Amino acid sequence: MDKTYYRMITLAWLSLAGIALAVEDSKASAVEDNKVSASEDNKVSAVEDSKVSAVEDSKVSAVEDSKVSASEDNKASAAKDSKASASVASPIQSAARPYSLSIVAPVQIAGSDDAAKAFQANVLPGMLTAERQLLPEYKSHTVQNLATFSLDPSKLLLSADTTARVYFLGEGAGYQNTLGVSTTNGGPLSPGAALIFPNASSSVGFAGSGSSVRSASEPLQPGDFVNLGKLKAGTALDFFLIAFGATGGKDVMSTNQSLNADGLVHAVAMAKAGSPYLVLSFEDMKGGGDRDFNDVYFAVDLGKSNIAHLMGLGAPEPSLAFGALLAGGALFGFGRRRRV
Ligand SMILES: [Ca+2]
Repeated sequence: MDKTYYRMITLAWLSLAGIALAVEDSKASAVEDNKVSASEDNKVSAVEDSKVSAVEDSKVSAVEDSKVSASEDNKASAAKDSKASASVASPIQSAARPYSLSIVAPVQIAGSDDAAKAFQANVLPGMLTAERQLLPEYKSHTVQNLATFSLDPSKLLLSADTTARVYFLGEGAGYQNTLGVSTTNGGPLSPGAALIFPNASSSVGFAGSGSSVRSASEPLQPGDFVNLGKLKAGTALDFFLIAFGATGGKDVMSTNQSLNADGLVHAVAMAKAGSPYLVLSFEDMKGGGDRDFNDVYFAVDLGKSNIAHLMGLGAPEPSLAFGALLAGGALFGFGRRRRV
């Protein structure tokens, strides 16, 4: 997608979002008006019934209605404004807790706050297209091949404080896998380990077909998200997949290759210049499986500064230890960097 197209999409989305908010406001007011009118009507009627006629009733109701509507409108708007960015938890939360790990936070519904709406409209479609092009079903990748379009997933070191969020993008797995994160680059048994998606399964398939229904065995839809909260500069992230984790499995595949029992790479890390997102895509079979690396894929909002640093763009000269991360650092096919 070129920049002009991206801007057009953004502008179109902003217009649509404006209309959607206006519609929401008027809906909320209408609902409030009806509720208040009904309850005030009852109270006023009860008091007035014994002493005034039906004609008087309707006059009183009319006066009460207009007073109450005005003040309720203001209150409703104020509440709307303060809650403008509150997200909505999914009604379907997996209870799976492999390794007895806690969840970081409940799964929130796709598009249910301002950031998620923008992600859903402006970012998700391009990411899904890139994922399908770069990591198509049943196309086996070698490590050398992956290095031509991805970053080293073993060294996800944050260079700046951030408030992170993980968006589920999709899955191409037969298993009900679990996704988790460690903030000490150490897998599920390390300090700071917790679950992100206890069951990273969706009824939407790799090609985008399927239903939009969430169920216990397929609880996620593309764009559903979990807030990781605040992370400090210097945090070393490790994302891990537990194969069959939602149904009793224990095999762990980490972004940190050195933690993997089979010693193999199990994750692909991709980013794009100027974007705040890191996309990670997992291969879920111990021993390497079909190596198409699309069994679970998700985007982590780490902020533009961290992504630029991970890509070696517009950042101070990286340390030697960090240099490996830059190898082949291209982003969704854009801005490929020379290997170092
Ligand atoms: Ca696979």
